[in-house]
Amino acid sequence: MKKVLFTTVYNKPNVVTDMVAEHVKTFPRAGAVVRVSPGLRFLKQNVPEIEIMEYPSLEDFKEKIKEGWDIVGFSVYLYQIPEILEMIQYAREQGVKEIWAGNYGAPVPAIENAVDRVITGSAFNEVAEIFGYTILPDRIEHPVMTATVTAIWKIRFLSFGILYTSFGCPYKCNFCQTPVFIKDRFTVSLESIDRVLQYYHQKGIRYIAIFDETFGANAAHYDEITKLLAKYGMIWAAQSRVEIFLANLDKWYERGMRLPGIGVEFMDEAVLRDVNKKQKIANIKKWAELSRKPGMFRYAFSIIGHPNMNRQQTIDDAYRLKALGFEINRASILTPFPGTGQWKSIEQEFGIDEPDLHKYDSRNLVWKHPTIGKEEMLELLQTLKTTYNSSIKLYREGLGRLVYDEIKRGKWWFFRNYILRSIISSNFNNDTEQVYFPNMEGHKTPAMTTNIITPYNVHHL
Ligand code: B12
Ligand code: SF4
Repeated sequence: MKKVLFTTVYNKPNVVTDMVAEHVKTFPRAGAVVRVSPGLRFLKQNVPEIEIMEYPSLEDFKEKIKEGWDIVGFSVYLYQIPEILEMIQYAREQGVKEIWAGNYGAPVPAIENAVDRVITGSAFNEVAEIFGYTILPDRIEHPVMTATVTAIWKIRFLSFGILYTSFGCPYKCNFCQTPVFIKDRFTVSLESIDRVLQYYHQKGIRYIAIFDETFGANAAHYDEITKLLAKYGMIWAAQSRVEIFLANLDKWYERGMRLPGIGVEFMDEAVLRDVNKKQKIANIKKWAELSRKPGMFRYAFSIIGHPNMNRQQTIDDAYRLKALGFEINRASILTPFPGTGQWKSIEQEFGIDEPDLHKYDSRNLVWKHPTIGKEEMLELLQTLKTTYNSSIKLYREGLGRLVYDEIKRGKWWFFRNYILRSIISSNFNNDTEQVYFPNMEGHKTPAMTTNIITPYNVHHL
């Protein structure tokens, strides 16, 4: 059997992001670092023959390579490419015969020229075929993935389970890589989602962060998932489009949704039309009003730096969003990503001029904005982050909404089940430990006997 190792980039400051501290720049800071690689955990759960490393130290990676591998694969994001190239060079020097690259940062010339094979999309079957089988399209299994929120002095506060239930998105916003990269949309097996939720529940986990890009895009699938979340008494976070949230607000609230996030992007309809985000400002306002319910901690994502907006228009836009009163706002700088419509139009009209790939992380201006300079944009982002959010507000609103509101409603058991239990169990939870389930029956089929499963034709959204 072939020896296959897949890895993320090696770990160094700023490689793994703190989901909470990223947006709050003042003291005292809370944090939630995601140390798992959802992509590699999914591949390993479904193709157990491979070995994976998640954000290893450079030394550990080098030691591992020396064990001798037939194929070494890298999970690449754009802003990690310089480090990935360093790792590829080392693997070549150690005589690795075949090098692969996958994930959103892989299909670019810098990587294509350095490796033997670039895989786009979900990659399950390309990887399974190494071992002579394919995975049945409706049998993609969910792995275990957790992360932990720490509060002041890094005290462990709660661990949450990560859930990712459907690949791809039916919309086509022109700045977004998702519809370009994942062409074949499909859902994760419900049975395996039930299994992982049961596992989280047994571990004392009562909070779930759903990483789906557009939660609820397939009504039937999501109805089942929200029922499962309610069955295990989970409090959950999900991000979606405003009209999907509006259509499901009451039902999902009853089923435990407490941290909904929407991509507002811009508070200007002309700009929204320009980026093909078909969304009405009136709906965002309606959502801001209707979703203000006990226990709800809502977040909104926005983008600064659209070419049609100058400094003052950007600030005005930010204040229009702030006025809606979401509990946390997250702003990023408009960054063209390869393969998207926006990449082409910005390259042609203005020029993408940043040679340092580390900066393609939505925190830097990598192209020539017509009226705002690179330094000025950075300063604007920092100012807006502190305008939007403060640690005190985060603690006050976070604890107030998630804890006090429930206790006020007479749910004293909430304190026992969702606070005490969470603090205790998070201190026994190791996010970096890899846990996998045995594959379910009917999970795979020999490669020769089926059609290769692209495009997925079962569970098509
Ligand atoms: C959840 C998420 C996060 C989470 C968790 C990230 C993490 N550490 O895992 C949080 C909120 C922390 C986050 C933060 C950021 N994110 Co983010 N995030 C996502 C999101 C929405 C889903 C990723 C995910 O979990 N997918 C589920 C897994 C199962 O799928 P997958 O990762 O694609 O892996 C599959 C395939 O790609 C493939 N594959 C993966 N690796 C490999 C390797 C090999 C060898 C092979 C063959 C195949 C393969 O197989 C996997 C199974 O099918 C994506 C958008 C998207 N559509 O993917 C953006 C995305 C990954 N994020 C992005 C960015 C820019 C960021 C930030 C820099 C933004 C910021 N300014 O804060 C930070 C930094 C991230 C970091 N350093 O950790 C970009 C990356 C762009 C790029 N081209 O590199 C994306 C693609 C969104 C976008 N286009 O803007 N993010
Ligand atoms: S921004 Fe959201 S809704 Fe638009 S294409 Fe991307 S994932 Fe889909």
